[in-house]
Amino acid sequence: MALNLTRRKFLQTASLAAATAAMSGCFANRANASTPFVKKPFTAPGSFADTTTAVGGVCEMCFWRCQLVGKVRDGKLVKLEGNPKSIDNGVSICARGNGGVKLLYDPDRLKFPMKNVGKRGAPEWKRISWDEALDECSTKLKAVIDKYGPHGIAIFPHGSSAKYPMTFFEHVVGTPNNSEASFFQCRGVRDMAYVATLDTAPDENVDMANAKVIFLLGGHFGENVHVSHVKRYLKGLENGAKLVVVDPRFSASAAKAHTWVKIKPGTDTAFLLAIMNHLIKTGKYNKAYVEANGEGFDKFKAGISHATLDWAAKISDVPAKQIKEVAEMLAANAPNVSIHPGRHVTWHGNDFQRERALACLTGLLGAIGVKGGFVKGKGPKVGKSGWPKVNVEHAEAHALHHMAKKHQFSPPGTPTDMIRETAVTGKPYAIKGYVGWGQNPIQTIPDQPLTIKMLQQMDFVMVCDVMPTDITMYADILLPESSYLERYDMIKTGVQWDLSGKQEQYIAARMPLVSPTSADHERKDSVWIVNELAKRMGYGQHIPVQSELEMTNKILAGANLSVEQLVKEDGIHVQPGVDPYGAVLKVKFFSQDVADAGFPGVPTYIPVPEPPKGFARLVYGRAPVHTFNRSMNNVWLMNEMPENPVWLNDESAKKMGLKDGDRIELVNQDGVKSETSSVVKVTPGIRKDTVYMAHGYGTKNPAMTVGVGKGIDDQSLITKRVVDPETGANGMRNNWRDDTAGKLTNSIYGGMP
Ligand SMILES: Nc1nc2c(c(=O)[nH]1)N[C@H]1C(S)=C(S)[C@@H](COP(=O)(O)OP(=O)(O)OC[C@H]3O[C@@H](n4cnc5c(=O)[nH]c(N)nc54)[C@H](O)[C@@H]3O)O[C@H]1N2
Ligand SMILES: Nc1nc2c(c(=O)[nH]1)N[C@H]1C(S)=C(S)[C@@H](COP(=O)(O)OP(=O)(O)OC[C@H]3O[C@@H](n4cnc5c(=O)[nH]c(N)nc54)[C@H](O)[C@@H]3O)O[C@H]1N2
Ligand code: SF4
Ligand SMILES: [Mo]
Repeated sequence: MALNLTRRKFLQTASLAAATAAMSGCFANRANASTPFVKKPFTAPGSFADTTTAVGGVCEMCFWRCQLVGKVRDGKLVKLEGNPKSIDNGVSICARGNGGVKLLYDPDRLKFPMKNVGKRGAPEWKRISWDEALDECSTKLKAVIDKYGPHGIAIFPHGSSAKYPMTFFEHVVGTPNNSEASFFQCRGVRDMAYVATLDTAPDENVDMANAKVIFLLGGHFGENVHVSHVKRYLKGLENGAKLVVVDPRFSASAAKAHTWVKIKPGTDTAFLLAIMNHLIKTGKYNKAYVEANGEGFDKFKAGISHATLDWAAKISDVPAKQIKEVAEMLAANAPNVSIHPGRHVTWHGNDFQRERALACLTGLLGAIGVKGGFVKGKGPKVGKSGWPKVNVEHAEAHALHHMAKKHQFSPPGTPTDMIRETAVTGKPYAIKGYVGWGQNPIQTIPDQPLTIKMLQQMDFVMVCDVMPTDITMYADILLPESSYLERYDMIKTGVQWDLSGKQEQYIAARMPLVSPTSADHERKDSVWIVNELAKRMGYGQHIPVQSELEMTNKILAGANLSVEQLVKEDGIHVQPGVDPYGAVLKVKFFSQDVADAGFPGVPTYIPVPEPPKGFARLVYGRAPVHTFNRSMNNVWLMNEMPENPVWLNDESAKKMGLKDGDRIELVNQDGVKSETSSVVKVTPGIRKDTVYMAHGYGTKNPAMTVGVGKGIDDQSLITKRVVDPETGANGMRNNWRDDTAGKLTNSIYGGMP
């Protein structure tokens, strides 16, 4: 059956599988497990003469996990840098990586376990001891499990320290209700669509450094910053790659592009189908690759034959001539072309089909296993550690999407929307316990009122975080975690052949750069917290490791390494890699599995609703110096970009009487008004039917004293929900900014031309 087959394959291939599997067992603890490793004195001349370099840092200001060293003076971290030993990011880190120092010492950081003696959403905090906090969490969660079953719990995890609690609740407690932001609001659709087409999830594995053409659909590198990824992209450009950027906005990438395709949002699949149809009709595709490896090609060819250049031009508002030019540029340089699979891909609710189209285009050009193409390097072998699978049958039996036979291509976990709907309706079962760990669903998931309704109907809400972001306002018990600079957790492995030309693999482990203990707080790491909870809940016998250090060592042991050894190697073990080229993948141009599940088996353009007259579509993207909402209290980063300007087309602005820098508020199609304001950025670099802003701003929690009220929260305006039918993921670009609302406080709106 499509569902099981696809999900099993996904688990075999997706990077998450490696990440969750990578954790159990026992290893001798060091006397003081959290002592940072100070390797050698810092030798540069000048004011840092008394500074030492601590090795073994791995960044978590975003999820790319660049390798760091820390400059430490008198036990205090004064500066972060890329680890010179790194073959990934090297000595480079981004602004956010640098800003980690300010997260570490942020006076607003969570310090002690807290109990909410006020209301959810309007908390009053009382400091309590860890014993009290853990007793209350275990009693309340146990009560939910006893009354409603393990599936009465929902978990909302994200980030590396959330893997341990996540697998505890999934494998041991036995809940299927896991809403991972990184899947349902980020890249899950991409991974599932590629598995359905090429039998493997892509990560971002395109060989951009060696490409003749780099093709980005909605990716905006430079604003989206993942250091080694950006390096690969820039290396490709340095090497002379042509760049095609498809984006309704003149993004940082569009600014470097040879061809900027100013597409109408939501219509990308039509554009892709026309490119492929043109290549087939003119015989400019890789016939040898397709004949040898294509499946269902004739059905595909017939199924997209309607997609002429003119057809797509009308839909996507891209001139037929430009679509043809892009198609021919790709064909002329094939197979050495990087068709980038994207990363944040939950856009309009027609996303699985678009991602299938991207994978098919890759196959049609034969851009697989060759220089510049879709190339998956083979990473190093490491050990495993993790919670045993005690109650997974229960979880499987209560998986909502299985029960409803819906969203058969949903990524691991349960679609967020199904969890919320189930919680608020109680159907098919009650969900009454919420566990949040490193995710801020208030600003991550559309329809904030529904998320809040879900939280309000819970019997118990537990949140573990480092900062008082908006989700923490809804906690009954709030637990403070030590930061990524003060703890061990997980390892980071990788591979490169393209940055240095040498084929290599690496293994790095996150180690503390500074001590986690201090007189002014009682923060703990996730292994300690979850183990203490597990013991109290009666699952103590399943505990796989006693400490994060033990977990790390267990995983490293699979590579004949240890933390001690890694320290000797300056925090990163580098070993020879293998030739990444030569892989041949079958390409399901027509997918029987997708068709059997009741969805179009040939990639299909599904139109999305048009904005009502006078409205413009609201789209969003990355702030180059911020990570979502999590960095909104960081003084260095806020200083760089204190709010998120709203991009507005210059001609529209003129007609509306708005000037660059005017302060505005926004109203959406449901009459929802932004609670805060921002400035308008007047530019010809955006379509008239589109407005844009960086995501993550508009924090409401007054405990975030730096970030509160700064900029506009895009998510608060995303009230119209759209669900991608194949995967259950939320499309988030189906909302509109109202430009006919007349006069608002501090702002002037005119009719949209
Ligand atoms: N600085 C920084 N970098 C980050 C992150 C961060 O928080 N900060 N987060 C990381 C994470 S988790 C992710 S998933 C990635 C995400 O990074 P990307 O995958 O690049 O995704 P977005 O930032 O959502 O992309 C937004 C771009 O898509 C364009 N766009 C909007 N609608 C459409 C459309 O219909 N069609 C097309 N073709 N384009 C459209 C927007 O104008 C914008 O330029 O970034 C990563 N890198
Ligand atoms: N409107 C809109 N919505 C989006 C997106 C968008 O562009 N626009 N992007 C989507 C994408 S691609 C993604 S990946 C998701 C991201 O969604 P989230 O993961 O929810 O985003 P963050 O803002 O990073 O929130 C993470 C939470 O983790 C906390 N945290 C940080 N470090 C730690 C730690 O070490 N331990 C613990 N316990 N907590 C920690 C932060 O303080 C914050 O409360 O959002 C998605 N939602
Ligand atoms: S890209 Fe920047 S924030 Fe992300 S891990 Fe690397 S240095 Fe840290
Ligand atoms: Mo993401």
